[in-house]
Amino acid sequence: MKTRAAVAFGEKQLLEIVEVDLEGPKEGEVLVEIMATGICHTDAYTLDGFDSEGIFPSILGHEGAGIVREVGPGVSLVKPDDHVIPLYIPECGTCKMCTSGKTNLCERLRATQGKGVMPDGTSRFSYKGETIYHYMGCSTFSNFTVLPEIAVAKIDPKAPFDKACYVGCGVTTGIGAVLNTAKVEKGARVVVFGLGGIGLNVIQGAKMAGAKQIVGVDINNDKEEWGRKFGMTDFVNPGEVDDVLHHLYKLTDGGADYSFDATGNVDVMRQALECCHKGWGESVIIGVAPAGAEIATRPFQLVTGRVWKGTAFGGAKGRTDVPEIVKWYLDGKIQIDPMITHILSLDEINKGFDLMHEGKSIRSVVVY
Ligand code: NAD
Ligand code: AHE
Ligand code: ZN
Repeated sequence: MKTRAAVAFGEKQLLEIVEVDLEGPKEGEVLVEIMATGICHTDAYTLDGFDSEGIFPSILGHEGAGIVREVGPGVSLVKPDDHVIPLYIPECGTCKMCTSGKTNLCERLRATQGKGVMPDGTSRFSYKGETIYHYMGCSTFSNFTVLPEIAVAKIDPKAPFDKACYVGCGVTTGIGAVLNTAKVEKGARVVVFGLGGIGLNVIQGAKMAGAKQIVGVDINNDKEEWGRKFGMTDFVNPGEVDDVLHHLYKLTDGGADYSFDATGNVDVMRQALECCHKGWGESVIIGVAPAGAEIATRPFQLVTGRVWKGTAFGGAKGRTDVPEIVKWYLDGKIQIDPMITHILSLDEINKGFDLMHEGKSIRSVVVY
């Protein structure tokens, strides 16, 4: 079949809207009509050439929601007309990782997904006879896409696509980092670096967990108002204080119980670790750093009890947890609507990247 898609033909180039060819689903795969997709900073990171796994030409996008239109042989988990969210971390339920009870990092598709192809080693997308690669197993910047059935979560059809898509990455990552990875407890002091589409969901998660203090740190003063909407109690612009660590120790009575990096900047990751309280403070890396970048700190920071960890997709198991988070939204337990600042058509998708880089959006969503 033919489908409209925004194709990344090369690093740092504008996405081009073209009609690409899409092969139908093979064994264990499903064809999904994407109804809406968010634009996450990770899409921009890959487009800008910072991703060691970035492949071109490819169809980016990993934060979508849509409808199953066709299923391949042997598919039993979903059926046509089911509403689904594509999962960049699948949940097969049977691999070593899934059965460990210790991680959400299902390994079933990881090797092929990282190479931009489906489990049989080929791509379903092409343009003028040339291969176009998949991205994070999702490629939601295409109106239709093909995914393995273990890489879709069936959701309540009452959820509007232009909000549900955000659960496919930002909402789940931010809230999950707090509830699943850090396991923030009531009364904790939390510091969040980077108040974008992910960091605001960390704030929302910290509020749900009952944190007594939630400090937001951002270089963009416009983010103060945003943070406060979701429960932030204090705001710090690191460019406006002499010594950000000293400032944070004073503000938090000796350091954070939990801190989160949602910037992807390795210097900020160090600050996030070092603003933690001696003896017990835990810092969670969410941000994705450029290929080749490394983190550093004095080992003494860890010797004296601080803990450094990271999280992918907020530690959430997609097929199990994503439908629950959509339910939280429908039940009014979490907010999504205010964070969707811009609705765009596919033709306007490049504007979504500009808005993000200019710090003017929280989430832009493309509606097909
Ligand atoms: P975003 O662009 O919406 O937000 C980033 C925020 O960080 C902005 O508000 C910006 O002003 C702020 N910032 C930038 N530099 C800063 C600095 N030096 N100090 C303080 N604040 C600073 O991006 P997003 O979509 O929220 O994504 C945030 C990060 O999380 C990205 O690195 C993205 O790739 C990553 N991410 C990781 C996962 C995961 O599973 N681990 C999932 C989604 C996104
Ligand atoms: N491909 C990069 C790393 C990119 C990365 O860390 N991706 C996160 C999701 S970001 C979503 O916005 C992730 O889940 N990673 C785990 C995984 O298995 O992909 C690189 O460094 O090669
Ligand atoms: Zn993302």
